[in-house]
Amino acid sequence: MEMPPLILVSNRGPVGFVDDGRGGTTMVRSGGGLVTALSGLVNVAPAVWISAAIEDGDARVQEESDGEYRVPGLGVDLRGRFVVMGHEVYERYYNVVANPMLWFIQHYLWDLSNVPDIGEEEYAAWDDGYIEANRLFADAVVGALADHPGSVVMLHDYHLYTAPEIIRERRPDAFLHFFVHIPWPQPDYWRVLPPRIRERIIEGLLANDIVAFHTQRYARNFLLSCEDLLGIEVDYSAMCVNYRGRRVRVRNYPISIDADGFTELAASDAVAAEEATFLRRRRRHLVVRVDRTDLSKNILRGFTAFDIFLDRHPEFHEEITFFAMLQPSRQDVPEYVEYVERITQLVSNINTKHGNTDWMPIDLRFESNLPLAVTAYKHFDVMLVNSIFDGMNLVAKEAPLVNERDGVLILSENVGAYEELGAFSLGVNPFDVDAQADALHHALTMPRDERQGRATAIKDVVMENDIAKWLATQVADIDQARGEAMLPPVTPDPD
Ligand code: GDG
Repeated sequence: MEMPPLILVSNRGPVGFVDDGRGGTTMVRSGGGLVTALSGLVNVAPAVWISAAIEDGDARVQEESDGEYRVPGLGVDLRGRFVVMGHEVYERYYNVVANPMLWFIQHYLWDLSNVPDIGEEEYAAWDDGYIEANRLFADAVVGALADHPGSVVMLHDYHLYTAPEIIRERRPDAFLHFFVHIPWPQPDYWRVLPPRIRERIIEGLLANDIVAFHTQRYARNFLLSCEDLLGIEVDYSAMCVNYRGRRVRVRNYPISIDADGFTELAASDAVAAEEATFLRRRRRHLVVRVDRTDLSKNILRGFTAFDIFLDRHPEFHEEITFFAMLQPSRQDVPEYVEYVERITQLVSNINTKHGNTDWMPIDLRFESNLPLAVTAYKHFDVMLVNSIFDGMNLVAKEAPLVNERDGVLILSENVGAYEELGAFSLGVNPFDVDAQADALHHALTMPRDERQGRATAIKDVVMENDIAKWLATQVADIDQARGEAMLPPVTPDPD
């Protein structure tokens, strides 16, 4: 199958440009899973990647380009377009609506008796921030479609829900594919938002040809939301909605990792450089977690469970370390700053309560260091992934893939990865700290052959359902849907 040219759209693009202090700019590659995940596509098809101007040199690069800048060293023929918006628009779109409002709703994070208040400021952030930013993204897509006819548009994530509707109005013929990387909650939780906002979000998504999620559960929740919140008929067996004369397919494609690439990373010099020190400090048992300091990751309850485990099992004292590597995230949002403080305080209390001058039960690191994270993936006995809700959680796939000790995965039933890996992990309810404490003990005392069986099964699933499959199934579905769209409408049989 020949790949059509692509127009990729996401808030953060593959590269940014920072002022070099000498009147020029330096290109920096963006970190993050999205770029890695989509690199498989840009390596086989020409693509234009539309993203917001975020770094201080981005707007200038856009201004000085002929509409698109080249991205050397990435993809077969990758170009970029920055969407330039005023500071106030970006603030409202990104820091008021997308994060936290939509992120909190989609991870069920609001403490609803207290927050949020939807008032003048939030309406302004919606109308003059989110909608405006999405209009600017839509303009850029329409411009790119004019320059690259026949392209397939692939939009990513909760920053861009309303753009497809604007694109559709101006280009009814466009093929629009939208991937939501985070959970889609049940319809009632969307009622936190007033009707005109939540309806616009769902209508925006229904302007696509394919709306894609990680799991069946999110796809089903989306159909339920269409039914409950917009009152439109949906087809659960075909997983589609007929909306305004078009067929909208609702699909699930579990995102994954580049299994071979990640295995190579685990064997790299950069990882080996971390490994020697890491292994020297190792006690007999090692529990690991690696997360952004996001409220959805449930970091506090993980430590509380470890505290309970240490209370119940003094035989593990001095024999075990909980290595927690947390990457500071969104430290411009007050709730996230407070979260880091609460984590630090809780860890200090637990270390004081159980530890001694020779043994610190929890080794807490606030740092971003992928080689060190991968080192921990290789050597854990127990990997704790206990998110409150999590779209997929790639750590749950990466860590078992490269683990060398037949370590056990403890996995929250509310992460996307649970649909694929739940059967081979120890499933936990993320709020049940008691069960998490028991799961730690169960994992640490599991017979070797059982651990081996589970670990091998997880590796097999991750290798089978890797990122290439994630991309290939979407491309095949796009191909099929485009083919169907080109067929003449079926005329009813006169009999
Ligand atoms: C969102 C959704 C969904 C770890 N330490 C470092 C580092 N990592 C890597 C991990 C992993 C990635 O960061 C984190 O990915 P997750 O999927 O676990 O979580 P989110 O960041 O919340 O991602 C999530 C994902 O999007 C994809 O759709 O799975 O549910 O929330 O690959 O190994 N990376 C760097 N330094 C580190 O120290 N650079």
